Amino acid sequence: MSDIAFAAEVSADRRAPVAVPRIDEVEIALARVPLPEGPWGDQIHRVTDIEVTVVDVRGDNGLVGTGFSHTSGMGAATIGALAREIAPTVVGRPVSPRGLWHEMYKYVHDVGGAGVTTHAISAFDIAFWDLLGKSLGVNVVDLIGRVRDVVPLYGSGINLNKSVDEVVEQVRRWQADGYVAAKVKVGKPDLEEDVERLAKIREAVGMFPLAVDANQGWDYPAAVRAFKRFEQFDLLWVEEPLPSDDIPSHRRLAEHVSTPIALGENVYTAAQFVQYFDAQAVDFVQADLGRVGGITGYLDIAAAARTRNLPMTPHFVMELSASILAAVPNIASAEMTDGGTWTDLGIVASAGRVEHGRYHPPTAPGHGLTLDRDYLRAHALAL
Ligand code: SMN
Ligand code: MG
Repeated sequence: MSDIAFAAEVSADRRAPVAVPRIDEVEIALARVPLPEGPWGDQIHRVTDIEVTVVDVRGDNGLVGTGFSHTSGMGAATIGALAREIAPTVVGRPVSPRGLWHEMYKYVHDVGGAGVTTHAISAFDIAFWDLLGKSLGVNVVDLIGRVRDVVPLYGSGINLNKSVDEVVEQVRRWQADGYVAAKVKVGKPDLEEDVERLAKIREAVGMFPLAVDANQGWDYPAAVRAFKRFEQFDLLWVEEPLPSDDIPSHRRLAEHVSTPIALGENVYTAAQFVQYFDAQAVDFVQADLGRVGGITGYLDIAAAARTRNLPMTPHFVMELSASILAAVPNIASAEMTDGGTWTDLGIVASAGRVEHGRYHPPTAPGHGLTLDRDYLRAHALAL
């Protein structure tokens, strides 16, 4: 045996075996959390509460990983019921997020390839990565492979119900605070009112990068018309111009307009995203970690987007989404939902920090977020 081979054998022998725990127990809890600044308004929703499905996974090493999914105002009871069916299939298994992801996906697929099923998988998957990271003493970003330490944020307002003066003030504040871009809602019954609002914002903040969000509210002719009228504002993107299931109409729209299209908060699987990529119908990829099957699902979508040179611009849950972007090469920025970060909502008790429009992810083992259990218990929903 050569000296090198001998040395390798000795050091391998001395290394403590890496302890990947087995899953001993799963706990599921639901909460319905009110929006602290009152209802949110966009073109198709009036949201008063965020519902959260929390999954805690206890390993046989005594450590606990926590994951979650979320919906706007309804659906947690359904997601929680499915989570209850998934739980016994993972108990006793080693915590290997990728392997378990595919098993869970196969297990639930008969009741839906996407939607409620991927929401439920998200809560487990995020918990598995958290438990694995805690067990190895490594932050999830380093476990996946760190690309950067700090992540740019854009300011986002769910503000169609706000006055134009309030919206102008909000965008000014984000610009002053160092955010890299702003997003506001559009979709007033009279398109010219949207045009007036955007003109006032442009007047106030100059060429600060500005995106708009239509929340699937237009039909095809209305979308074409809006894109044409908005061309003068040189927008960063127009988000969800059409219902998210209609890929052919997004393709047709993309062929006729010049402003980039963003979408993904209502698209749930890598397969669906790839259909959008193949149709050349999306420019900014807004997958949501709490809806696409957690960190594993998100990384698959990010890898597919990278092959098309498309940037990831995640939806909502800034505290986790912006962290995970630290492990994704192809990014634009993460969303800071003004008044609606999970810290603002009272769901998250500790996370990374926002400084000058940048997110500094937490460095603790696991994903590094802790939830405010007392607050969630005070707003518990029955399962
Ligand atoms: C949005 C929708 C639902 C929950 C949070 C935020 C919104 C966005 O469409 O893009 O921020
Ligand atoms: Mg949106």
